[in-house]
Amino acid sequence: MTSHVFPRPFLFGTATASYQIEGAVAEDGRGPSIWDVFSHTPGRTNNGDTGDIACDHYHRYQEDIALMRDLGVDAYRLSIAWPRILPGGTGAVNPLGVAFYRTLLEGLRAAGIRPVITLYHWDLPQALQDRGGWAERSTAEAFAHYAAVMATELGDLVDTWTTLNEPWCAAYLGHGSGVHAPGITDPALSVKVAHHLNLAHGLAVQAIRQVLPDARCSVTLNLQVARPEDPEDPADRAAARTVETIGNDVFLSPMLEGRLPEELVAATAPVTDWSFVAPGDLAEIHQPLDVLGINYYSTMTVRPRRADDPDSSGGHGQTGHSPWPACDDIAFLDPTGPLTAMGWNIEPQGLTDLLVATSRRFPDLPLMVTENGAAFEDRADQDGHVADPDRIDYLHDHIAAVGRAREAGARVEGYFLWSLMDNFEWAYGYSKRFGIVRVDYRTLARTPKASFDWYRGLIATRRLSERP
Ligand code: PNW
Repeated sequence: MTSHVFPRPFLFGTATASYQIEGAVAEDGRGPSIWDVFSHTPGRTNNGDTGDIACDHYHRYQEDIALMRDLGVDAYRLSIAWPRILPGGTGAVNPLGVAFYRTLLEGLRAAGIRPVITLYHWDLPQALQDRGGWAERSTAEAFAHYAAVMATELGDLVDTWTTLNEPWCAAYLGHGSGVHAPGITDPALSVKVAHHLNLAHGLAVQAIRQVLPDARCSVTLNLQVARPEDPEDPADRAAARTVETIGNDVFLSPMLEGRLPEELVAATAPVTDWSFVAPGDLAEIHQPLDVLGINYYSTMTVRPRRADDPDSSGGHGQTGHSPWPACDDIAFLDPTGPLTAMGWNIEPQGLTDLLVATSRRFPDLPLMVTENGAAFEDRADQDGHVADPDRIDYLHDHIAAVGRAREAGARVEGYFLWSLMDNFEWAYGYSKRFGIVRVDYRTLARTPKASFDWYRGLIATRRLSERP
């Protein structure tokens, strides 16, 4: 039986994000974010759920650190809430916000856990949205200022600085399909936002390195794996390439190659002429990175759209708008085969393929899987215990997929499980549970699931056998 080994310094970790777990949205000087406003707008989230309390991590972080110490993780990927640090987006720094994260990071360090920080996991200060948000270049400049403040205040405690989490979601779900904050449905604007997020990334990396010349800098992308329905059909293959160009190269090419690919400009021509790109922008965006974070959950299958196809919104639409700009002529097919509770198909080989292809394209750039995991219909017993064999299988098969990628030569240096605990799953509210720790949202009690014990065992042995 084949087995995969993950010797140190390979990092095993878990991941969370500020708005999804912290709660305490009006405490200690935190300003409102676009997700506070969005989740409080009727009809935007399942059941009207908000992050007002979430997992109450803001008050229970010590218990959560203790859980991770017990789990034995090498590292923890968390995000900082910009509106806790700069309640107005720019201007005065809130010392209580800084103090919260200092205490949290010190607690992680004391537990022997390396903090991998994300500066932007979608909670933009509402004050900046009121001035146009990511539609404005000035938001990218404000982000660089925030990054400099964080490098100054927390530089001694952070292992890795990640600028953005999944700009694909912030741009295309936030401004295309509108299922995420700020809930805008404008394909042309969604591409402009993608550019401003790229700019924010590049300016922030420069700002961090001005304070901390040796800072380890990164960005996390949810790279898309698009499969052609018929791999032999050139039109299906072209459709898959277009999706990957618009979903991936829109970030990878400016950030890692300093260019705007001709295919991207051509593919998006129906909605934008890219006139918002100023001279010098690509050089600002193109900064050396120490590691690239990749979030992976699933794959998609596409082909050209046919006249008799039903309306398809890219598999992500509850609003009737597609997140995919300029992709009206592409059909995103309903997934077949085993699915998670999100309706996402389970295809571990997609992760191997993605890691191998990305490492071939950027051979000098180490990769980390910064999110991978699954929501299933958990059932808790009287004591809150959850037996979650589906999640264990999913994790097993995807970590094995990372092992196969490494053996094929991909430079993968870490794996972060999404998520440490059940949390606010954006538009789905609390209805989808990704945690390896169950959260009872009435009592806020945490109870490790069977998958927690399984992951602890894996981390202890750093060895995984392929299933027969
Ligand atoms: C990621 N999609 O979100 C985020 O980084 C997490 O905050 C989130 O909880 C996790 O994945 C699980 O969803 C995504 O529609 C949200 O393609 C939506 C999509 C992808 C990622």
